[in-house]
Amino acid sequence: MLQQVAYEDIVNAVLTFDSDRVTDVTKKALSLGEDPVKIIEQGLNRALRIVGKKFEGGEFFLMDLVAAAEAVQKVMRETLEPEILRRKVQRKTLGNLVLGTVEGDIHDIGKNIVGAMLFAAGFEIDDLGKDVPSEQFVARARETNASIVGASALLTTSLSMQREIVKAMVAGGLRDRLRLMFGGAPVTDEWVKEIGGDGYAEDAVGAVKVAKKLLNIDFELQVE
Ligand code: B1M
Repeated sequence: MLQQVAYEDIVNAVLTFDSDRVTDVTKKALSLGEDPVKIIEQGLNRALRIVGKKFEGGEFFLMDLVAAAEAVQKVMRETLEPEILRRKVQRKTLGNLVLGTVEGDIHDIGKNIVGAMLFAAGFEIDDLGKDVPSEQFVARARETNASIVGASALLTTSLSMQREIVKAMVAGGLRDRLRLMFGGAPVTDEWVKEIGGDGYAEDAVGAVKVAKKLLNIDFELQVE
């Protein structure tokens, strides 16, 4: 019961763009023993989905999207990401992962959550940020000898840039040396298969599972 109240409080605080309250109720939920990942998924993400629907329906405007995003980013950066990393008991490096949001797209809240979760799980994350050209993914993957390249896309208009990343990896001669993982609200498993990617994850918890699975496949191939 307490947990439900906390989630509703977080959702309401985001929907009223009250950044201080978002932080206060998030801290309260943490002090009650809530899992930071659950707070993200059931509080913050849920709120942003509602914000998106209200924006689509004309009830919210762009400045509302911005205000909600800023409140969520602040509590992520200052409260939840440090807590996720603090809870990680032991550091073991599973592999280098280059991460970014595709060119033409500045949505990075989900990508940042995915990066924090992957880091906490043991991956070294090289976060290229947002609006990242395909060639930059290739160049950094080459420099860091990345095992996985992950790209996020939130717009139907930027989705095709994930295909461009696959093409750029092929053109750069890296396609067979690494795994390509894609995600973001409009992304589906079918889409990732169609463009020739290796893995799709619906959320940050799924991204950790998929990344680990992709590297196990690598490992098995090497020992064969
Ligand atoms: Co924008 N926006 N936005 N926006 N925005 C959406 C995406 C939209 C669906 C809203 C709507 O109309 N309902 C819509 C896209 C419509 C479409 O293309 N079909 C939209 C639009 C239209 C726009 C603009 C064009 C608006 C305008 O200017 N008129 C503009 C585009 C700018 C651009 O990119 N060039 C724009 C701008 C913005 C803000 C800057 C105001 C802000 C982003 C701030 C920021 O990210 N720093 C913003 C926001 C906040 C949203 C919504 C409301 C929320 C997005 C979000 O952060 N969700 C969004 C509505 C929605 O998504 N329902 C919307 C929470 C986040 C945790 O989820 O990113 O899905 P998500 O990440 C998840 C999973 O997808 C997955 O795990 C994450 C954690 O669970 N995942 C991965 C993500 N990446 C992954 C990578 C992986 C694996 C899993 O492997 C590598």
